[in-house]
Amino acid sequence: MMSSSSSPKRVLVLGGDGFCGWPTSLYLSEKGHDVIIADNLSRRKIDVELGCDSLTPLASIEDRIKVWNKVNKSNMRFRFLDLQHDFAELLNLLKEEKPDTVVHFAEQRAAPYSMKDGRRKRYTIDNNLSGTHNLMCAIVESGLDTHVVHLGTMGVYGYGTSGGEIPEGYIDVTLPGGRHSKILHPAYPGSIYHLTKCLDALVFQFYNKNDGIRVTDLHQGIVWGTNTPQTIRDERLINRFDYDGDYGTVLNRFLMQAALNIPLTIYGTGGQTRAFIHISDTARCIELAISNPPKSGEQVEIFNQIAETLRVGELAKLVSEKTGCGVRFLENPRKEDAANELEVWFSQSILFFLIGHS
Ligand code: NAD
Ligand code: USQ
Repeated sequence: MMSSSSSPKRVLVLGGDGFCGWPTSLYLSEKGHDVIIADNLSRRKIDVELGCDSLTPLASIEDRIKVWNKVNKSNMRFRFLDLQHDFAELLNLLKEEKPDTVVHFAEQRAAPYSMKDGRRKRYTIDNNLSGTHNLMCAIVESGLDTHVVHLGTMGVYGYGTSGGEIPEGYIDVTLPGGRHSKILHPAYPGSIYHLTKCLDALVFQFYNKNDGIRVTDLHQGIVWGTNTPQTIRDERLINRFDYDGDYGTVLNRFLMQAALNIPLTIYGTGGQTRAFIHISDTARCIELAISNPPKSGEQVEIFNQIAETLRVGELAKLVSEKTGCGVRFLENPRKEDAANELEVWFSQSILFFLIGHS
């Protein structure tokens, strides 16, 4: 059974300025872990590129850290680092700080952005795959026994392709000749972004087997919400809230549309079933993973982490009933099944944890 242990760790959070990374960093810091954030601020630059912005005003990363260290009396640090290009700096940072754990959030994470055009497809592949590989390679070069916690996605399994409940990462198969084996669940990415997450899984498997690197890969659903008990401690700590067509995820978009009394934008039939988890639970699940690393020699641990599954149409109905806002059906701009089932198996320990803390 997983538990939230009290032993503080030194944690390097890659991508710690982002939507999941910032509140997670604060949560870990409040729990007593020693947190270092590394980020190349590319997400803030993409806002400029797309001509959109977080609905919530974002303080600079320097101000965010300064304010947090004051309100929490901690010593959080920030390092500007591009995981894709700055291999030597990454290696030096690992050698200097000797983190017990690296939490890896530093990827281009919007599926629609990754499908826009050739430039964005190539950027997503180059950034995400080089970044993940650089991290694993640098840990080996450093000689450290650092545990990697990666925020993966339910989308690696595809939607409705398992023919039943989706297991956690692996499936038991019978090979020709009757031999039994346990292999990674087949990958069915629906976008270039999701493809990078599938390829990450192979990189983790390789470095785990070849070099003994301990890895926990958390397959979470769509993360929704904005603030957490930590980000509301000062207005300069507020988390980002994306609502544009690329980075705005469905529930956050519906909530923003309802607030403005704009009809909720259901793509296609609304029959798509997706998994959801609140941002506070994301942070708690990461802490659980940090506190319960796999033992040396164990294979990559994969957990499915969701709070519930809902069809997009059901989600719109829920928001509409609570707010009186209308809905409109738009031609689906994405290539995806019009409708799918989604049954997910997830660890009872996570379920217990989520229910116990809600
Ligand atoms: P985000 O874009 O808000 O944050 C990602 C952060 O990583 C940004 O601050 C960005 O500047 C940084 N980054 C990107 N490339 C980098 C690089 N090469 N070097 C250094 N920093 C880099 O995204 P998010 O929503 O916080 O997602 C974080 C992770 O969680 C992603 O890997 C994503 O796939 C995963 N995830 C997100 C969700 C969700 O609904 N948001 C759900 C499941 C999994
Ligand atoms: N959708 C609408 N209307 C909208 C926006 C989206 O109907 O206004 C639909 C989409 O067509 C899709 C579903 O809602 O069927 C979910 O889309 P999304 O943008 O909320 O989420 P998705 O593209 O799946 O990606 C998000 C994060 C990604 C993470 C993933 C988890 O951006 O980083 O990996 O959720 S998962 O869905 O489990 O793969």
